[in-house]
Amino acid sequence: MIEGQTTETYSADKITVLKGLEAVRKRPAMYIGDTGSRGLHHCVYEVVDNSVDEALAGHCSHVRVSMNVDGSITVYDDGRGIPVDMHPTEKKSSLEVVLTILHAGGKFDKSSYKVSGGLHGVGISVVNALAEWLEVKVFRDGNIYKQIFKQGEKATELEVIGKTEDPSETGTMVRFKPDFGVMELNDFSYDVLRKRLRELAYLMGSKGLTLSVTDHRTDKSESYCFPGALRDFVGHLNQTKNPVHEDVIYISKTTHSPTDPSVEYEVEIALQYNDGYNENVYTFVNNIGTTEGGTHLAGFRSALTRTLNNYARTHNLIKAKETPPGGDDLREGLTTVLSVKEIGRAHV
Ligand code: 0RA
Repeated sequence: MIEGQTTETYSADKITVLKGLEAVRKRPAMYIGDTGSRGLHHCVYEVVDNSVDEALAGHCSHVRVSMNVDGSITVYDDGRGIPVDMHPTEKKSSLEVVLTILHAGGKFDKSSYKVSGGLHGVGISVVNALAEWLEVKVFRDGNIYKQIFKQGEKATELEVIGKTEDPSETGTMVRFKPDFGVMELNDFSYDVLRKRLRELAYLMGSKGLTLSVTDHRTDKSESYCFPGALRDFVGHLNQTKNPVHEDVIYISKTTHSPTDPSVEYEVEIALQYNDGYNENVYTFVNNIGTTEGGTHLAGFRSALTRTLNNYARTHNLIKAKETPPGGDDLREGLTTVLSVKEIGRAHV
């Protein structure tokens, strides 16, 4: 037998690597990209992603981000609240599992019990590991629950600290201060957070999500909600240009993965021509920009060329012997936003 090989059957789709958070503190860049300003902001996005996933599941309508005077960040959402019950296999609350166990892929995360919080991303436990302190409040079952962590470790027990004003109120509040012993010393930027939250509001517009940000250091505040979704995104991108038709073309469909029918996707496309010559295209997969494009972009481009040329042929706009315009010609002055996202998974 080859060394390292075992006789046990190895089922790749069942693997879930559960590790302690020391791994994250040892090599932060492995989990958040870098320890500089980008990585610092990535921590906020990681927490926001969990709230956005609640919105994707149809349970959250508002995400509020606060930049506090003490350098901490608060993310509040009106989702179902992180479960506070005993976890079926770990000997602690689900909340503690979500906050203290690193989930590195595997079906466990995404099916029967969504403990990684995020459908995507690395999970909130990574932010906890890199925080000097992190405080969670859960609003659920008429109670307000609270637990505090320090450098990823439990500092207080999960406790009920009061009753919610409205017994039906649900939500989660996560407040954290980065640990500048492991992160390079940087300030959070209002403009960086504001722009990402605005982008998420366009991308989540079809789900009716509102995202707000308040900077308590300067009292600046902004709230974003775009019921027009990607139409509004393209309108925004063409703001400084001269559109050649008033209405933004918008197509939205939900579909299933061809390789795994239990996975449901939403595909959204918005486009509008302006009188310029450049192609201006932004693509996203699961709310993350794909600057290198991919099959989603290639598929859109070829479909656009085919559709326009078919139309031109059937309406005698191109003669039988004429060479049809190429894709590049048909994309001159075109602004497009394309977004593909997983919106659900059948629980097995
Ligand atoms: C696991 C399961 C459920 C919700 C969440 C996690 C959840 C996590 C976060 C993190 C930030 N905000 C969140 N909101 C929800 C479903 C719980 C249920 O079935 O009630």
